[in-house]
Amino acid sequence: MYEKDFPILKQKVNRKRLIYLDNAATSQKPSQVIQAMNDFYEKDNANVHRGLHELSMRSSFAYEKAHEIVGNFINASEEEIIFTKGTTESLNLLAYTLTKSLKKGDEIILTEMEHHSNIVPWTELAKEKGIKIKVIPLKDYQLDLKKFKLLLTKKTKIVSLTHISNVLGTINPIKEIIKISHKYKALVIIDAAQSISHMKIDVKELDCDFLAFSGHKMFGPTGIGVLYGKKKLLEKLPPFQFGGGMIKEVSFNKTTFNDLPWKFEAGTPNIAEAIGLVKAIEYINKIGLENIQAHNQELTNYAIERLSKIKDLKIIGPKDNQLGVISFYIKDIHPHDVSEFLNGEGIAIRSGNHCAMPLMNILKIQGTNRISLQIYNTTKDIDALIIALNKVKEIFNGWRRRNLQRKHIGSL
Ligand code: 7TS
Repeated sequence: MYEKDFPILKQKVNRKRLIYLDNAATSQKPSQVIQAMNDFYEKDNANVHRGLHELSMRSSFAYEKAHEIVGNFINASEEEIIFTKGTTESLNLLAYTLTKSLKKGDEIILTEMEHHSNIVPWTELAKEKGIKIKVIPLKDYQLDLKKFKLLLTKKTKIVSLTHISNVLGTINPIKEIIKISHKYKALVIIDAAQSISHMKIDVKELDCDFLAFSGHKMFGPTGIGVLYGKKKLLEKLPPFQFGGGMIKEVSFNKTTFNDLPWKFEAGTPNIAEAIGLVKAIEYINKIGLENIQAHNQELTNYAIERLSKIKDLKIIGPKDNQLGVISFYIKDIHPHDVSEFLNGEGIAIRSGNHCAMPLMNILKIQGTNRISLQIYNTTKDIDALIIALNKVKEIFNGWRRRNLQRKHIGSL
């Protein structure tokens, strides 16, 4: 029903209808988003906050308004919304600015299911400052909360974790984790890269201290991401980058910084991308996040049920607490071979370690195949996937049988 809104989905790939199941990597864009960015460049393009001419006023107004619209989307004020390049940059901003005030021996807690972008910034800066990194372990593909409670100490300053795993699809109990962490006065950062387009997020209700997400995973363009922070925390944090736009006054002796959120937005921002993100939010709001969640949950359950019936296919995830993302592997068939075959059938999935090497090592696997779903996917797409997976098995098993026979004949 929604696929008609996404021009890219009208094409054929390898002479087959394109079935796009790689939404955790990036979602497709509805025409409204594409059109709005086009319109901006055709009619309003100018730099922001720099000119009093008509075009600059138009683009400044649209860019500022974008902060307000994104704020409304997660129940935050416009001052609490910083535009970045994406989740990765939002998390780097936090790692650099928050660890400045940490001391040797302070502790940061991460989880075993984090994306590299919520591991490497912390581990690299922790090394420099002698900060200790602790990791919440998994139990049955979910966070082990009992063990988490044992990790917390008076030295825990930051807990940073993903809302939904980009590999396992696990929905983490972030509200509970935030509550427990706050008892120890630790700040909590939520990586909402995977959840933002699947679930309603209210930062006030969650009481998270920071939240990061990317526009391109929620029907918006690449090159724009969001960092939400509680106003009183952002006011205390030092700037991440220096340059135009983030200052009030500059001399060679002293610089005073701009008000929020501009203090964290140095240089010419991604203006057209912010406008595209606004259209993506309007698109989501028109459908309703609760409807998107219901559709994607139903489809996730359907896919899990159908995949579970394929012999020798193992799902890597908790199954009953999973949304939008399903990882699996087929015994004795390399995940890259599976996705290459599916590509021939017009089906786009991802295979590999999904930027979660520590998780792969813990699970003792090299990689998985992963499907990830969105509003334009249907049970028809899943049915086509199942047929294609059965074909892969047939082909590889047939090939293996022939090889065995050949070896057998050779040894006669
Ligand atoms: N955090 C999570 C949970 C993610 O899934 C991703 C991207 C990121 C952070 C980084 O987002 P970016 O927009 O800054 O790149 N995840 C994936 C993925 O699963 N496949 O490709 C990108």
